[in-house]
Amino acid sequence: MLLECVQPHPLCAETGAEGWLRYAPLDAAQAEKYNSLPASVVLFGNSGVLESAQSELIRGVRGMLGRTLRKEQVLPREKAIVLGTLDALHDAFPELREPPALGKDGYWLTAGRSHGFDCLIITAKTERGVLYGMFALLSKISRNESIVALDEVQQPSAPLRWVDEWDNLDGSIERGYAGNSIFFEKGAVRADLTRAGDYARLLASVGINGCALNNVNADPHALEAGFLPQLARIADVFRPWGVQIALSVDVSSPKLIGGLDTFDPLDPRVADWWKQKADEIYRQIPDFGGFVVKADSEGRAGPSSYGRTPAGAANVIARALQPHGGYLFYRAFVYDHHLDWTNLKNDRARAAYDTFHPLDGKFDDNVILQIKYGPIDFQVREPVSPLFGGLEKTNQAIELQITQEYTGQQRHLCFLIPMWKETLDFDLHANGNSSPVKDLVAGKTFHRPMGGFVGVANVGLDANWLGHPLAMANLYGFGRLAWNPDLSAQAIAEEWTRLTFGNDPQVVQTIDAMQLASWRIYEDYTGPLGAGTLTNILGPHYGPGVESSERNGWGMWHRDDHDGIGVDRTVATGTGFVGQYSPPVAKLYESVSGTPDQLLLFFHHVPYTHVLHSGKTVIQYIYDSHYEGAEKASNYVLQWQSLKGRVDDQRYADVLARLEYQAGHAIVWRDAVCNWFLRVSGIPDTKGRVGNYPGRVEAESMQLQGYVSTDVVPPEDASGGKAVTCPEQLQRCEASYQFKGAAGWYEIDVEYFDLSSGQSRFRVLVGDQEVDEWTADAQLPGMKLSADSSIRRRITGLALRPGDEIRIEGYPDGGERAPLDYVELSTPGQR
Ligand code: GCW
Repeated sequence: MLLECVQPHPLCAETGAEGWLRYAPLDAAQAEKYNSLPASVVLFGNSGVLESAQSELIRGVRGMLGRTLRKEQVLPREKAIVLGTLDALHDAFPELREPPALGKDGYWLTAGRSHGFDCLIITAKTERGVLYGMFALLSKISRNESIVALDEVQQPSAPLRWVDEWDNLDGSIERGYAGNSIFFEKGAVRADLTRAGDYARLLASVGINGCALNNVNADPHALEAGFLPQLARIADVFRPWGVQIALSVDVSSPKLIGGLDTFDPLDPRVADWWKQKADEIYRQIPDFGGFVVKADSEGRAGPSSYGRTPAGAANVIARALQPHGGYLFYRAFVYDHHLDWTNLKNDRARAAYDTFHPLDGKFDDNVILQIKYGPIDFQVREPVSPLFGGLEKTNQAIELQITQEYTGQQRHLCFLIPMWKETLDFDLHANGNSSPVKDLVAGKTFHRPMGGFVGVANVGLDANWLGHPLAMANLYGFGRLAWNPDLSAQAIAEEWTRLTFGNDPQVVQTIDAMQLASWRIYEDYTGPLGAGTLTNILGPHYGPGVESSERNGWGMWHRDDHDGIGVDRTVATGTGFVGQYSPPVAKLYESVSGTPDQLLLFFHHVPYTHVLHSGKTVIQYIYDSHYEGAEKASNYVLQWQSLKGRVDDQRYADVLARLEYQAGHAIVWRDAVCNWFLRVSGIPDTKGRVGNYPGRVEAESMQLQGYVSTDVVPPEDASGGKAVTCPEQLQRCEASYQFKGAAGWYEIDVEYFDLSSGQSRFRVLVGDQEVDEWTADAQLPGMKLSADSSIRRRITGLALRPGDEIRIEGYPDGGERAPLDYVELSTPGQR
C-alpha cells in the first residue's frame, strides 16, 4: 500500500529530508497535553530571524497538532504565544526581569499576563535567542514533554558553535559521503539554494551559528570579486536562521589571485591586500563570520615559506576582519607528512603542541585556534589533544568530525556522541586544578573572550543529508553538545530518536540502544586498544589496511612487528609526547599500568603476550574484540527488523540495507585484521577461529570456467589472499563446486567485490535452478580488489542435498571483472 502523505506519518514513506524537524502529527493521546496551547501568536519585531521564528512555530504546531496559530499584530484579548526580545517586550510585559543566567544567544521560556490573559513567552536578549527558544518549544511538543508552567532559561556553553563543510567549488566534497555540494557546482554557486536554506534551518534548530562553506584545502577563487555576489546569495538564505557564513582561505591568496609576488604575512602589501579583501566582502555580506585557515599542512602553503610563524599568518588576516567583527579560525592540524618512519623518536602526535604551545599569547583576540580532538586525525580512539591544556592566552575551539571519515563513512553505524563526551569531559588539569576540555574550549578555564566548537559536517545533496538515515544523530548531537556539553549521550540519542522517528517506546529504546553501543562496536571490529589506525590511509580511509599506516611518512604508525605492537610515546624511553600533558595526566600515561587498556597501544609498545587490565593478552584481545564486534554488528540487523511496521517503510528499508551491508563488512574487517596479526605474531587464537572458516569455500578452489585466480594486495583484503576474476576477453565466467554437507536448509553468503569501474551481474544456481541474481551496483569506494570494495550477498532459505552443484555465474562489465572471493554456507541461526 502506498499512502499519499502530506505530512510525516508512521506509514508514509519518508526521505529523511526533514531531519529531526519533521513535526509529525502526535496521536490523540499525546496531543491532548497541548489542548490549552493558545490559538494566537504575536511577534514583537519584524526582522528576518524573528519572522523565521514565527513561521516555524506556525508550521510546527500545524504539523504536530493540526492547528493553525492566528498571527496577531497586537496582543489579543485572549491567551497568546508571544515572541520577541526582552527589549521589545518591555512595554507590554514590564514585570519581566532579565534572568541573571541569560546571555547572548540564550533564551527564556516563561509565562506572563496581558489584558488579564495568560501568555506563553519566548524571549531572549537577542533575536537569535528567540529563534532558539521557539525551536526548543517545538522540540518539547514533538517529544511529548509537558509545556505547562514553563520557566526555563537556557544558555549555550560557548559563543562559537560552527560547522565546516569541505565543499569544493566544482561541487564535489572532500570526505563527503552523501552526494554533491548543496552550495556549489561547476565552479559557481548553485542556482537553486533551497537545500542550503533548509540546511541553515536544521543548523539553527540546534543552536549552530556559523558555517564555513568551502573545503579547508581552499580554492582561492572563492575570494575573487566575481564570486562574492554569489556567496552573498548563500548568506541571504542563511541569514533568516541566524547562521553566519564563513570561508576557508588559502594564505597564499595574495599571490595566487591578488597579483602580488609574495604572501609573506609581514609584508605590508600583503596586510593591505587582506584588508581590502575583507572590506570588499563585508560590503556585500555585512554579517560575514570570518575565515578558516589550513596552512603548512598536507602540502598547503603556509607562513613557513617565509620563516614566519602561524601567529604571524593568523594575525595579518585577523586584523583585516577585526573592524568588521569577523573571526579567524587557524587550524592546529599542522604536521610534516614526510616524517622519517625509521626514526623511533619521530612522532606526528607531537606536532600541534610543539608548534602552537610556544606561540600562546601571540595571537590576536579574534583568532581562534581550531584543534582536532585528538593529536593524530579523527581516529576511532585517540587520547585528548594536549594542546587544549597548553593554551592559556589564546582562544581555542575543538574540531570534531561529524562526517564519518575514519568511522565507517556513513555505511557503518557509528554514533559519535559517546566518544565526543569522553573527550569533552576529560580533565587535562591544565590550571593545576580541574579543567575539562569542555571548559577549556568554551574559554571558561582561562577566561578567554571567545571559543567553542567546530563540527566538520559535509552534508550533501542526498535527500537525507548524510547518507545513512541514522547518521544525522551525529549532526544533531554535535549541535546539542556545543550548546550543552553536560548533556548525556543517552539524553541526546533519545531526543534525536523521538524527533526523527516518533515517540513509540519500542522504537526509541531499540534505536537508542543501537546508537549508544555503536561506537564501541565499530572500534571493536576495526582498531581496538588505541592501535593508531588500521584503516587504509593510503586509499579511501575506509576498509582495513593495516600495512598502509606503516613504513611511510604519514606518521599514523602502530609499529607492529613480530614481537609486539604500539608506539612508545613515553618521556622515559619513547617520543616524549606524554610530556605534553600536565603532570597528573602525564603520570597516568607514562606507565603501562596507569594507561587504560583502550589507549594502551597509543602510548606503549608491548609484546603481544602482554596481559591487559582485563586479564587478556593483547593478541587474544585483538582476536576476541574483532569477533565480538562483528557479531554485535550483525545483531543490528535483528534489532532493526524488530521495528518493521513501526517506522515508515522507506527509512526502514534504507537502514536495513545499510545494516546488512555493515554486518558483512564487519566480517571483512575482522578477518583482515585477525589474519594480519596471526601472520605477524605467529600466535594462534586460543579459540581456534582465526584462519578457520568452516563452511567457507574459496572461489579460487572451485571449479573454474573462464575465471582465473588473482592475487589480492594486500593479501588480508581477501579470504585466502586471492579472488577470481573474469578475464578481459570473456563475457561470462563460472565457478562451481559440489555441496557435500548434510541435507537441510542453508544460507549462502557470496563474498564478491563491487568496484566503481563497472556493474557486473551475478547469478547463483543450485543444479540448474537459479536461486538468486543481482547487479553489483553498490556505491563503494575503491577501484581495485580490496577490503574497501568487498561486499556480500546473502541468499537465505536454500534446501541443499549432498551432491548438489552450486554454481556462480559472473558477467563482467567494463573494468569490473565479476570478481568473486568466496562463498560461505551456514544453517539458519548458526551464525
Ligand atoms: O583527515 C584528513 C583528511 C583530509 C583533510 C584533513 C584536514 C581537508 O583525510 O581530507 O583535508 O584531514 O583536516 O585538513
